[in-house]
This record gives sequence, structure tokens and C-alpha cells, in this order.
Amino acid sequence: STGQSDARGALIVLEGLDRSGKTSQSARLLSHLNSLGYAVESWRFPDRDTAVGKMISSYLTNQSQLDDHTIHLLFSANRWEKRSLMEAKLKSGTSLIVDRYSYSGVAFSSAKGLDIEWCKAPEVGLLAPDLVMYLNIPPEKAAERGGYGGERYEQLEFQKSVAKYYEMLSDPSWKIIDACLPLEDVEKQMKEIVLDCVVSCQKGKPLTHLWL
Ligand code: 2DT
Repeated sequence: STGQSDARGALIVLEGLDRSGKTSQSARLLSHLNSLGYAVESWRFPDRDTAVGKMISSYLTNQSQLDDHTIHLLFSANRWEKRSLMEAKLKSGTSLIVDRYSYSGVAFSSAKGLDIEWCKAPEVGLLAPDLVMYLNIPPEKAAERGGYGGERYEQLEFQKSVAKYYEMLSDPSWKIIDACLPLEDVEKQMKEIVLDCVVSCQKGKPLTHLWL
């Protein structure tokens, strides 16, 4: 800690298509920051452990059917139910590495045909990430990686559409990572970017809110 009262943890979000490597890289970033002595946790959305998360999980595994708007709002509710804990963690100095966030929410639902602005609306007021890293991979390449797991959205044509919506959502502050590179190269790039971000949040960079 710098001893400043406004020092805080960083909210770091990883986005990308299925099989882009988000989950492996989250784990690597977690242990890297840990080894440097930073307080850090790895989170993911959807958080399937809550009551809302169980409904989402059942939908994703095709055990239940829900209207597209309904599931969209459940994904959003799943972030809202974690919002106060997220804020408390960040304020207490713990950084969070989050595997998927509001951008997944908007990209996946928009890819189904829902209006983008409608999709963004329930996200307004959630904490804005300090850093968004997008693991960029052509959908065809991602599909070649050991195949998909069989959940609802894991289909090439749909992933192609999601990629277009991610592109529409991305802004110049996003760090676009070439996820086709070897894991170690991706990891090296991400570590440097993340460390910069953690340091700037320690110096008291203010927390902001979506939608940006
Ligand atoms: P995982 O495979 O990463 O568990 O994601 N999704 C995710 C949405 O449609 N909306 C959201 O808000 C979020 C966070 C992306 C499960 C799937 O759920 C999709 C893939």
C-alpha cells in the first residue's frame, strides 16, 4: 500500500469469444500478481453459485428455456448482486481479475437480435473496469481449439456474430491482445498491461461507472 487513503484495487476485465483463452490467462495473472505480493482475486461472470447464477447455468446447459430478454436481465442481475462486494473489495485494496463482464452481456444478447441500447440499459451504474483486455481470435480458429463444450452459445455461426458485436462495443481504451500467439507470449503481454493498471489504481485513480 502507498499509505494513501484513496489507494484501491484494480478492476480488470477479460473479454473474448469462447475458447479465446480467458480462463487460462486469468489463472496466470492471478498467480503472477499474488507472487508480487498484491491482494488479488479471480472472479467470473456468470457467477453460477448464486440463485440467479443457477438459473443462468440451467439455461446455458439447455435444461431450461427462457425468453431472450429474460435471460439478458438475469445475466445483468447476476452482476448487480455482486456489485457491493466488488466495490468493497476494490476499496479495501484487492484487485479483481474478472473473466467476462457487461461486454459479454451486451455482445451475446445483441448477437441474438436484441437492441444494443436496450441491452446496455440494465448495466448502467455497475462499476466500470479500469482495464478491458480483449483476447482477439478469429472465430474459426477458436472453434478449432479442442472443440466447444456443448453449451448453448458454443456454435461457430453464433460466435461469428458475437465477434461483430464485440467489435462494435470496443473502444480505444481496450487492450486488444492477439490470442493466436502462444500462451506464454499472450501471458507476457498481459502481465505488463495489468501491472501498469494495478499501479495506477494504487495511486488513487477514481472508480467510475458504466456505461462508458
Ligand atoms: P462462460 O463459458 O465464460 O462461463 O460463459 N454470457 C456471459 C452472456 O450471454 N451474457 C453475460 O452477461 C455473460 C457474463 C457467454 C457462459 C456463456 O454465457 C455468455 C458464454
